[in-house]
Amino acid sequence: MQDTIASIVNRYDCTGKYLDNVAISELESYFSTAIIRLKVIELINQSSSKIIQEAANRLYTEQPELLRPGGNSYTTRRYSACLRDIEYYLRYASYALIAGNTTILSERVLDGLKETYSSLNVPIGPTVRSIQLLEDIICNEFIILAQKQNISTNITFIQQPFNYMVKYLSEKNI
Ligand SMILES: CCC1=C(C)/C(=C/C2=NC(=C\c3[nH]c(/C=C4\NC(=O)[C@H](C)[C@H]4CC)c(C)c3CCC(=O)O)/C(CCC(=O)O)=C2C)NC1=O
Repeated sequence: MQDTIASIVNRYDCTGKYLDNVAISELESYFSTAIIRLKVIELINQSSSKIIQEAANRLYTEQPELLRPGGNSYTTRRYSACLRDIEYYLRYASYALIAGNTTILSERVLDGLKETYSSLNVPIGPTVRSIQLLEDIICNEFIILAQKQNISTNITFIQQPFNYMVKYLSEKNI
């Protein structure tokens, strides 16, 4: 996996250059969000099961046919597999969040996933929706926390790993 620092250093090492103003401003922007990143992963760690259950509840409220005979979450085994997948998305998103880099998502979550899903008839649309719901729930919880603590409510960096997974899974060509 990569993180913000490693990816910048690798880029400069390739051309044998010292870290210049461009690198410094990229590093500054990473460090300036470091404490907030920690707060988000703390929030995720404290309420992970609640967040996952909430995302699943909202998904099944929006798309109840998933739970009916013929639906991909029908039977306890498939329902549990779906919740476990949502847990994977949340956990890996939290790793990418602290790293400030999305390579871990390609390497450990997304590569080959569409092929697996299509061979098992797991629908991509509702999967994408579950990732967006995770994102909404976490962003809302974070904004509440940030307002209480009087810190910045800028959520762009929280959205990044979720948007990355959504974009990857939404692309048409496998
Ligand atoms: C860490 C990276 C990683 C990921 C992402 C992963 C996903 C993953 N999800 C799977 C299955 C599955 N995934 C789902 C998921 C869903 N069904 C729905 O209706 C919803 C739309 C959705 C939940 C949001 C289901 C139901 C299965 C079981 C399908 C089956 O066996 O029929 C499988 C097939 C093997 C298994 O059942 O364990 C894999 C590999 N495995 C990994 O190691």
